[in-house]
Amino acid sequence: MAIPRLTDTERAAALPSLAGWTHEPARDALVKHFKFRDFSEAWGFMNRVALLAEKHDHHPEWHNVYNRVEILLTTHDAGGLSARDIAMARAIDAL
Ligand code: HBI
Repeated sequence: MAIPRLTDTERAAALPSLAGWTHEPARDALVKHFKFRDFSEAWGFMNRVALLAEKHDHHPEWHNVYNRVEILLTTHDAGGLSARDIAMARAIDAL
């Protein structure tokens, strides 16, 4: 499914409203780091994100060590950031 990649202008317009997300140019991706009370809290968060990913049909690249979760969002089908990543970042922040 062809998904258009965000233009530099579109990306620059979206980034300021995404609290805590940074742009990683090398992957053209959004990255955010989360820290929880313990592993159980982190896992509960990851479970909710997993359900979101299925609902959005848009899946994160992520890393978990105990109470820390790092999420990277990019659209493989677009070769970089798309509107799906922006929507997913906003949905994660609304959990
Ligand atoms: N998730 N991050 C990401 N990027 C994709 O391109 C992607 C995905 N999840 C599912 C998916 N593509 C496709 O398999 C469906 O859109 C068809």
